[in-house]
Amino acid sequence: MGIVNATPDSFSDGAELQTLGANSFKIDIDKALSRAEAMVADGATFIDVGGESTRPGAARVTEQEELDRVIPIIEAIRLRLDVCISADTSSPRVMEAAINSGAELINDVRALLTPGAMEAVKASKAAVCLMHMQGTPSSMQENASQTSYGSVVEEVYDFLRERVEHCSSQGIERSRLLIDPGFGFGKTVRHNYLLLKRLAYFSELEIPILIGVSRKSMIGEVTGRVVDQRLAGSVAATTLALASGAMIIRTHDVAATMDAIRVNSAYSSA
Ligand code: 9MG
Repeated sequence: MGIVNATPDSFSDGAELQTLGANSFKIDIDKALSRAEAMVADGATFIDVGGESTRPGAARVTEQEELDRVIPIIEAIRLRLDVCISADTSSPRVMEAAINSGAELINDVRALLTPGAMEAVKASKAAVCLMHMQGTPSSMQENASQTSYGSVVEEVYDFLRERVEHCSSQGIERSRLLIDPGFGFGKTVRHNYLLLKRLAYFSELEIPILIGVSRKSMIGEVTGRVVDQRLAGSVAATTLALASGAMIIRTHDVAATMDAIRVNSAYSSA
């Protein structure tokens, strides 16, 4: 899953798709489309388009801003590329508009907990990724060192199991669900590595696992590398996740991630 961030402030690739607007962030649709095209050429089967930064400390944007950033990109990708489009959003209005514009997956870091989100997905045929997060993006890493979990693995697992059960009781079939432990979302580096080490445990839910470790601080903290030098560390973590059953890898670096997927496939089928 290649990432196209239509935000001025994402931690890794923010502002790269910006064009000159009068005092405000304006997205360059051609740049976004070229980015998506290159990722598909490198092997991506999903493109995740997001208009709200979820990096630690990020402020929320209005629904209208999110719509203005995301929908033109989804429409352009739908017209030009044969790829599954994922909309990275927690807003019911953006979910509906994204689905109407061709998104087949909703990637919700708030696991459909926003009022109206469950109904928006239920009324469609779209799949949804339910992610675990403790706190909110604006505050989640402020107190991460004091963030307490009895057992991070059990708590994240119980949360995801409850969300899966709730969605299926509300009429969103299990076959439409993905789960994600939410690396970096209200977790210390140690929590993240405990989750990575025990990722196979989440397979017990019998729902495909999506993960996102690309260029995150859990890679930077142990390698001492700045954001744009975290490729090798991200691929190493990806390889461990694949070996533990991860099915979809959300990444900024599709070509290198595809190599890890191919090596893991050859290893698994040897
Ligand atoms: C939007 N976003 C940022 N990081 C993410 C992650 O790890 N998983 C998912 N599903 N979405 C993410």
